[in-house]
This record gives sequence, structure tokens and C-alpha cells, in this order.
Amino acid sequence: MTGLGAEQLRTHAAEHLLRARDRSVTLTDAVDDDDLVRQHSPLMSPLVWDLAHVGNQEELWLVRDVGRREPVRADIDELYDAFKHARSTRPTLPLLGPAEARGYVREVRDKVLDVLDTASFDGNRLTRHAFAFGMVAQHEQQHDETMLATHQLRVGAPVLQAPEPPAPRAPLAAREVLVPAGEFTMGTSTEPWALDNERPAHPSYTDAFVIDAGCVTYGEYLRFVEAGGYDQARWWSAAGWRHVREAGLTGPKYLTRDGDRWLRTRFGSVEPVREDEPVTHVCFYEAEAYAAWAGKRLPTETEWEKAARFDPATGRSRRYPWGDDDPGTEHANLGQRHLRAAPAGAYPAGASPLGVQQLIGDVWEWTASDFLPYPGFQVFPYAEYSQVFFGPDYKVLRGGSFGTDQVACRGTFRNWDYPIRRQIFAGFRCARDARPDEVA
Ligand code: AVJ
Ligand code: FE
Repeated sequence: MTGLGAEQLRTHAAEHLLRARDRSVTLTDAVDDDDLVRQHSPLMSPLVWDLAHVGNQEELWLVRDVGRREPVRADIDELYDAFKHARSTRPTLPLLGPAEARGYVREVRDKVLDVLDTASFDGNRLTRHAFAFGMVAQHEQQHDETMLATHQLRVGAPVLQAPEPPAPRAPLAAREVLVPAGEFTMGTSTEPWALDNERPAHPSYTDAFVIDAGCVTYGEYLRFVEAGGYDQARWWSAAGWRHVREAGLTGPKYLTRDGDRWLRTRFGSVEPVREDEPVTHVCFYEAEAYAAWAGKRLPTETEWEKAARFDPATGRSRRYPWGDDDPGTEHANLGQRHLRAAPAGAYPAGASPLGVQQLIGDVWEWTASDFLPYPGFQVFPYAEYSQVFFGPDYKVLRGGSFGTDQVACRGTFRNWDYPIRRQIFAGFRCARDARPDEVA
């Protein structure tokens, strides 16, 4: 993106907006109107809320703010303000119905494409305007991933189809990778569409550490379950143990035991669990407990980013593990092309310089870190995007999932959620301190 001319920026912005809208339409046209307005879980909004919310944010940011145009529907701002109404209460609001919501987002988009045609991408306004378009495309894609999680919660016959992800190309060369001690550049000051919480680039130090080359699989995780891990306080943090007891958790969400095998419900189908697939739908506390049982720990956010971006040969931080090129289909399982994570070894072309695989795509990876601002953080463009979430309540997840679009996923991208959340497409990999004999 950096160094693109105004016309290229315009084309890129239009492509990202169109791709996001195609996905929103696919996810909302897949179900009937009853399903669109239904609340599938108190954790989620009705799909029709997400759709109109996406249109309302686009109206606020691009039609009114960037475009300086008249409001399309000033009367509905309050309904679609995520801070005014908790997800659980959204079905009780006088929301736009399915036909109205579809008409609304089309009308907003029509005006936005006109704003995009006439926006002058020059001087300072280049970054500000291009950023606003990129932010809106990212925002819609984030809600598309949320809508995909709602689809996974929905009960009923399957309505989404996608081809299977690729099989492993080759076994992993090593199960663990040593990352040397030292400073690297974390965060970014140059990615044009990086959000405020990814900025600025700053030096960050780690000791030598060892990180798993792939994510923890269902097979590995279920050995912990079968060993009685959910009944043994010693693997869990105090908060994690309290939660696992209170919530009555017995294994990853969406799994059931059938005699001596495990079944998984996935987008309306019931299937045997695949042992080699990255475990998905576990919360932070479960990830932490598994790591303790395995004699390891979760990586910190800094360690994760160093494993993903640091090139020891040049000392430089890459945009992605494989380099600076935008993700291709050979690099990572992103963009809802497949509706599950791929087994370890499926994307060797996406490996980091040190040989860590599948950091981008497949599953969001829980890290040990709280969501905090980087040194030099500045709110941009609104405090409500990131700043109001900083603090110990949220844990950082990295890397994106099969449900994440590439516009909302970078080596620097930071996601966050409560440590109890399991409806998101989240898994993890483990890390540990390097032993003295490994560093010498
Ligand atoms: C970054 C995924 C935590 O969905 O709550 C969507 C993204 N912010 N609308 C969320 C977001 C405003 C956010 N996460
Ligand atoms: Fe939103």
C-alpha cells in the first residue's frame, strides 16, 4: 500500500469495500428472514443488527465525516451504537427489518462510492481519507467474522458451503523453534491501514524463547481433557479454575463425547473430530491450563510478534511471516475460503524466517498479554475504537482466523477479547523459556 498513487489507492479501497459487501450479503442471504432477526445466542447480535450497524458506521465515517454529505438516516444512529446497547438487549430494539436494512446499506454504499470517486487523495488528506476507507472495509470484515461466529452458534441445517482446506504438504521440520534474545521492531508506523492500537513502531526486547512451530491440535488438546485436566485445579489459574467450575466446562465448545470418540458440530454438520486440526473455540483460561499441563506457557504478545515478523538475517521486521507481500492463497488460510482451520504443514509458503508456521490465518491465537497501548500510542481517529478497551479485562489474540479477511489481518494486527470467550475462532500455540543449553 505504501507509495501507491491516488488512483491506485482509490482502486484498492473500492476492491476492499466490494469484497466486504459480497461477504456480508453471502452471510445474510444464506438464512431466511426469521433467522436474520433471531438472536442465536445472548453473546451475539441478530445478524440484521450487524448488517445495519455496518451501514451506519459507513454512513458516519464516510458519508458524513469524509464526504461532508447530508445524513442518510440520522434517526437510527442510536440503535446501532455498540456502546449504547449490549449485544444481549439488541433484539428488543426497534431495529430496521431485513428489507429495510438491505435497502439502507445499499443506499449508504451508493453514496460512499460517489464520495470515493470524487475524494481528492492528495497531501495530508491522502492518508486520512484512504485510512477512513480502509478502516470501514476492515470494520465490515470484522463484523463479517462476527456474523460467521453467529452462523456457527445457529442451530439448524447447514447453509454455508466451502471447499476443504489444503492437506499438509510436508511434516513440520521441527515441532518447536528457538527465537534468539534481543530487540526487534514491534508495531508499525508505516502500514497505511494499521489501526491506532498497532502504532507506533517501537523497539521491544525478549529473552531467548522457544515457540511451537504449529498450533495445538484437537488430538493434543483432547489428551489433556482425557487425562482429567478439567478436574484438576493445579493446571488452572485461580480465575480460570473459578470459571471452569462455574461454567461447567468439560472440553472445547461445540464438542460432544460419543462413547470413546469426540463429535464436533460445525456450521450445522456433526462430524468426527479431526485430530490433526488446530483446536478451535477454547477460551484463554483453557489455553493457559493446557499449556501448564504440557509444561509450557502461552507466548506473550511481544514473543508472538517477534516469531511472526523478525528476520534474524537482516534484523528487520516483515509485514507478514513470509515477507512483505499481501497474503496469497498459498500463504495462509484466511478470508472464509474454507470454514475450518487447516492441519499443521498445510501452508509451508507462509512460514516465518525461523520456520514457525501458520501464524497468520487458521485460528486466532491467545497470548498471555493484556490489551495495552504501545509506548507513544495516540488515539486515531476515535477513542472508542481501541482506547476504551485498554486494561486488564481483555487478552490479546493474534494472527487472524480462517474467518478473517486479509484487510483485517497483518503481522501487527491486534485483536482482543474477554478471557472466557469461546464463540470466536480462537486456538493457541505454546511457548517456553529457552534452556541454557539451547542458547549456548
Ligand atoms: C477488534 C474484534 C474486538 O468486534 O468488538 C467492531 C472490532 N470494533 N466494531 C469487535 C469492532 C467495532 C472488535 N474487535
Ligand atoms: Fe462495529
